[in-house]
Amino acid sequence: MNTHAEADGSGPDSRHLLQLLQAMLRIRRFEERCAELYMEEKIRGFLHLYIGEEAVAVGVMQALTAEDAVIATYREHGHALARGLDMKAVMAEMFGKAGGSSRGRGGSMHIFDKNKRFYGGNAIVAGALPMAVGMALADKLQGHKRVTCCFFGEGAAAEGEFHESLNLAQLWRLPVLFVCENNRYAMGTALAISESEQRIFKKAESYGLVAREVDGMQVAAVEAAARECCEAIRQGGGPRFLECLTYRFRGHSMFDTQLYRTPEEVEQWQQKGPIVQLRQRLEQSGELDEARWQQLEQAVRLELNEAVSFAEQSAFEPESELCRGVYQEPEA
Ligand SMILES: Cc1ncc(C[n+]2csc(CCOP(=O)(O)OP(=O)(O)O)c2C)c(N)n1
Repeated sequence: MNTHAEADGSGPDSRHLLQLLQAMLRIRRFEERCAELYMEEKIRGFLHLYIGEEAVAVGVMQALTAEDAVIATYREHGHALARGLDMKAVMAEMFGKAGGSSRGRGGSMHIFDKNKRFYGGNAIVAGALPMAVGMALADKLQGHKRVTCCFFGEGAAAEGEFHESLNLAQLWRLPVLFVCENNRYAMGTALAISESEQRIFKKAESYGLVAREVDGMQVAAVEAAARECCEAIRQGGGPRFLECLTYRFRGHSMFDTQLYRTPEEVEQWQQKGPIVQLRQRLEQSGELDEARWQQLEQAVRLELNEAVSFAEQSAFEPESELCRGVYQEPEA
């Protein structure tokens, strides 16, 4: 994380860019495997894939330290992996197994790891925003110099919680980084037919927040923007709002006929996907060749195979444990 700039300050160095590429590839391949495992019914329940949006989680995560907190939506596998959760624990959680990050109780939508300060995995649209504000308020009151980073989709802007959270965060100058992942659709509802103001960062500005948009398909641009935001927050500048313009290549969840968009539109976006773009950039500058790419793929494949076997071998929680954590345990 400290190799992001060249000595002369001219931009990200190639070693760092290769790490970012690998981080995005790791998320991409993880989710592609999850889609297959879902079809085999090894993963059940809901499954919302992040494919196409990897540059957002990977880019923003570079600007955060282990002390900072991260909170996300139900489309959070990418955030969890980019945050450094063990892929085995994430995969076991997808399987609903006891070795999972939430002991298999949360599944795909509720990945959680207190040690990594990764607070989900939240199924309610905009639900993470008030939690982020509360966590940042606690930090401010306790004098901690850390950032709470909150990821959410553009659909959240249609919820009251979005507006209430932005208002309080700015009023109380709280250390929150709001990251809007604008992939243009909230389930089957296009932003263009649901919001009179489609530039979500403008809504944030109306509450007085310093807000900006960034190309969410360019991981280095996302990283640079997130670093700028985090620096300002750490210096006590109050909350920042970053709108990342991105696109999801797959359906909203595994159940989606996608009648709201054309295959041509998806194809056009795929051509400017975050992995494709960075790969081309590194190839053109002579930093990446086919052999190196295959090495990256192989490393991801090995980690993924291990994660799947770990998840397969992990047990389900015993029935006797089912009520644990549901009610307060009686005092002895
Ligand atoms: C309060 C609430 N209302 C409705 C839903 C059903 N729902 C789940 S995802 C979703 C769309 C959200 O879209 P967006 O915020 O843009 O995120 P994306 O799925 O595009 O990442 C809706 C309406 C929900 N989970 N919570």
